[in-house]
Amino acid sequence: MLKIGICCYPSLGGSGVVASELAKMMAERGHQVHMISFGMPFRLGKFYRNIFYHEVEVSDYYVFKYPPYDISLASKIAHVAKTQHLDVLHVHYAIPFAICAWLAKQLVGPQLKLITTLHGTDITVLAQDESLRDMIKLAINQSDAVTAVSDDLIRETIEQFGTKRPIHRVYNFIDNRYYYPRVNESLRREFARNDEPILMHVSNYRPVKRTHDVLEVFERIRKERPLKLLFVGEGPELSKLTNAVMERGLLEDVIFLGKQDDVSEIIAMADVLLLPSEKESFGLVALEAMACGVPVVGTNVGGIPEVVVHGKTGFLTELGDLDELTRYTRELITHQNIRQRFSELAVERATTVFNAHKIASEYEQLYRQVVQGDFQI
Ligand code: GMT
Repeated sequence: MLKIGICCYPSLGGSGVVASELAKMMAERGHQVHMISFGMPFRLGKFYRNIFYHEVEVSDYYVFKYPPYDISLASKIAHVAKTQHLDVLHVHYAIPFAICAWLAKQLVGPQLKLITTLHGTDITVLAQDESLRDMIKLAINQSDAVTAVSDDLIRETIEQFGTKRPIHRVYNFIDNRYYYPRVNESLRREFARNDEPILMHVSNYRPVKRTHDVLEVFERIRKERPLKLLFVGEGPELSKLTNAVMERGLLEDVIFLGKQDDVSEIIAMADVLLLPSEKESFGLVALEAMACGVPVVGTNVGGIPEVVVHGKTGFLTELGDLDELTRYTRELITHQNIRQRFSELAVERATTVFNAHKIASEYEQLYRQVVQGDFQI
């Protein structure tokens, strides 16, 4: 049995989801998992045996213009590591977790092993920032092991930092006990008639998601046939998007569901999931859709082509090619036989290549190698 510390953002996107689902998988295997965060990760909102939660509290002493969150986090990690005798600390996202974990390790000692998982924008966006770049490099070099969620992210990391240290690709995973094909007919009827296919987009509505492309594709096809579009999630671009929907007179057919804790049943209602991102190191939502039997139409960028196989589990286009995005989406909602074939292949790929048990075993093996010291840095 291992004692594993996990640090992640509690509410932000896929890295927190992956970290929380991994915590559950490890706890089910009998390991003791200690989550260290400033809030309860949203996928861990109830009691799970073998999972413990340690909240980071930040001092608000009056001299601070900016409360020193990173110092408090490092100090909490060190405290949990010492009192719980952690074997390994697994941090998700380089900033600030890997740096704070390294700082904590200075207090605890070298017996605390540190694994950093790079998720995407910690490299593709934050490493462009001169004030963070060297810190990210330090975090990568000082970790006992580094993993990244796609081959493309490994390539980007090497390109950015010229690092020679091995970075291991461990794909994100999906638990098919929760994500599987099913349509709740009465739920579906609340959003669409039988003759109306449902297009869906789920994201954190950052500019990189290009949510206006989703709307454009929808509007083009909506001119030809009845259709519904469901937007799930929330984020900074959402109000602009809502205004655009209103201005174009599409409010009747575009539904905003907002932030949802459990998207498995919602995604399963969709006929096509749209992911026209500009950057995407993996695209966890594409995997969630595939596991539910929903083909994905997206862009051929970053790690998306490692998840979605063009012409088999979805279609991929060049960034911003709205004609192709529309054509492929139309094809999937028009030809039921093609959609059905894609749906079956999507489920098969999700449940084999990205199988939760398989990927959890990869992490478990890495933890043991790092703890036993037989891991090549
Ligand atoms: O910065 C973000 O977009 C959020 C970030 C996260 O923390 O979830 O997303 C990244 O990590 C996910 C989980 O590994 C990946 O599925 C997303 O593709 C990745 N986002 C980007 O690369 C834009």
